[in-house]
Amino acid sequence: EAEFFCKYHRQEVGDNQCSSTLTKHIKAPIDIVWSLVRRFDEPQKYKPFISDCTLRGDLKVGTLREVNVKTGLPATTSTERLELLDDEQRVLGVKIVGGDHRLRNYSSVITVHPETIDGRSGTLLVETFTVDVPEGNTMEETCYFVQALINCNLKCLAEISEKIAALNSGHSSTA
Ligand code: A8S
Repeated sequence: EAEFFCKYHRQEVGDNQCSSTLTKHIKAPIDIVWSLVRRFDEPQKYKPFISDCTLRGDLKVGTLREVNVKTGLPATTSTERLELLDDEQRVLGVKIVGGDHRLRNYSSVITVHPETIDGRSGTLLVETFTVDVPEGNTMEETCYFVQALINCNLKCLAEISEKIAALNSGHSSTA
C-alpha cells in the first residue's frame, strides 16, 4: 500500500510549483466512486464548476478533452489530457495542457481505495496535484485556490456517490 502510494502520489515539484495531497472518505462502495471518477469524458457529472466537456477521441491515454467552466471563475476553458487510466489499480491521471485560465502545468492523480466506514463498504479517495505558481501570486494563494476547487469537487463526488449507494441498497433490501 505504501509502495502504491509512492508510485502514484509522489510528484516531482519544481522551484516555482506547489503540490499537495487531499483525501476524502466516501460512504459508498468503491465501484460506485470509481465509475464516476474514471469518466474522463464526463467531469461535469461531479465537478460543480464544469458546465460541459467534449472528448477529442476515445477514452484512452493521450486523448484530450475540452472543458467549459461555469461563469464566476477566473477561467472559461481548459484543455486536458488523459495521462493514466487503470481500471485494475483504479488510478486516473490528468494533465492540463492549455485553456483560458491561470493554472499552468497542472497535473493530478486520483486513486481510490476500499475501506470500511461504520461497518459498511466505503471508499478512501486520494488526490495529489502539482501546478506552477502564477506570476503575481504566492505559493500559499495558489495552493489554497486549487485545494478549494478540489474540495468542492470531492464534496460533490461524495454526495452523488452516497446518493447512488443509498438507492442501490434500497433496491436490494426490498428484493
Ligand atoms: C479539476 C481541478 C481543478 C480545475 C480547475 C483545479 C478549473 O477547471 C477551474 C478553475 C480554474 O481557474 C482553472 O480536477 C480550471 O478539475 C474550475 C479551468 C483548470
